[in-house]
Amino acid sequence: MKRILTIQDISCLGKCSITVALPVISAMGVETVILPSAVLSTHTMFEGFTVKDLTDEMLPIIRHWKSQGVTFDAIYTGYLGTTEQMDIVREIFKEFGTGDTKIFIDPVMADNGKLYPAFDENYAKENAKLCGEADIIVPNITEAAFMTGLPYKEEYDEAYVKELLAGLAKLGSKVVVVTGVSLSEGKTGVYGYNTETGEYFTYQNDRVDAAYHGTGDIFSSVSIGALVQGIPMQKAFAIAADYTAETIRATLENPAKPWYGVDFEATIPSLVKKLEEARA
Ligand code: PXL
Repeated sequence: MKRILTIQDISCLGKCSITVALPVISAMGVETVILPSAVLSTHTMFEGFTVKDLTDEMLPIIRHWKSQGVTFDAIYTGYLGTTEQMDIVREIFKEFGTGDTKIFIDPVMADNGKLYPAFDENYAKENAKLCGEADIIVPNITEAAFMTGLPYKEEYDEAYVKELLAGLAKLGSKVVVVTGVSLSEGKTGVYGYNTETGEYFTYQNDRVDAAYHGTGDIFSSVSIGALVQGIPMQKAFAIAADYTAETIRATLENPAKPWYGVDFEATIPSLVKKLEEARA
């Protein structure tokens, strides 16, 4: 069985970061080891959330694992709290990132043209540096704009997306993928560039007109969960995009109208089926 280490916060209530990555990657048949960077009562879109920073615990935890001879097939980082944690993550890449370990970074920090409440421009700069250590990075358009210094645009064309990809490629990651890219009315998806082969790839599906928290974490969890099992890159991202869209659709049909996260639990059987088909 493949084994992924994921490093991000635990938002106890909120269906994002580790409370998404752990169930989703596990359901994909991959062992999921967690390194929590902080414990929050909820994600940061709730008012009055509490935070307990776990920076001091991170190195002792990984040193213990090292002493036990653990290895990882992939390391996936999401929301981190501070630039100090990025230094620790770099150390973890050094300790556990053997040649075969895929390093997958989702530089979670911004959306819709704005940084999340906890972050500033310096955080974005440091995130860009960290992304240079990855095999694969998956920023959304806002994060890509912050990390490349290019302007954020709500309305754009393919040339703009390629400019973002060129800027991201300069950071140093082997594969760069921008998420939430809409190239025609009613569609949305991903646009990627493989710096080693010089190839672009894109996948678009029907846009669901709703924005929910944690959907980026679902997309990333499924992408790395599929990639680590040897599913080819384009297929892995297509499964992740389809599952995310399907999950948003299912959430919109829920009469309880959940606002803080999507009903990914309801669509896990469909994810498992997609994987079985991809493996066949
Ligand atoms: O889904 C990304 C995310 C993860 N963790 C925390 C967040 C967010 C987005 O706002 O607040 C704590």
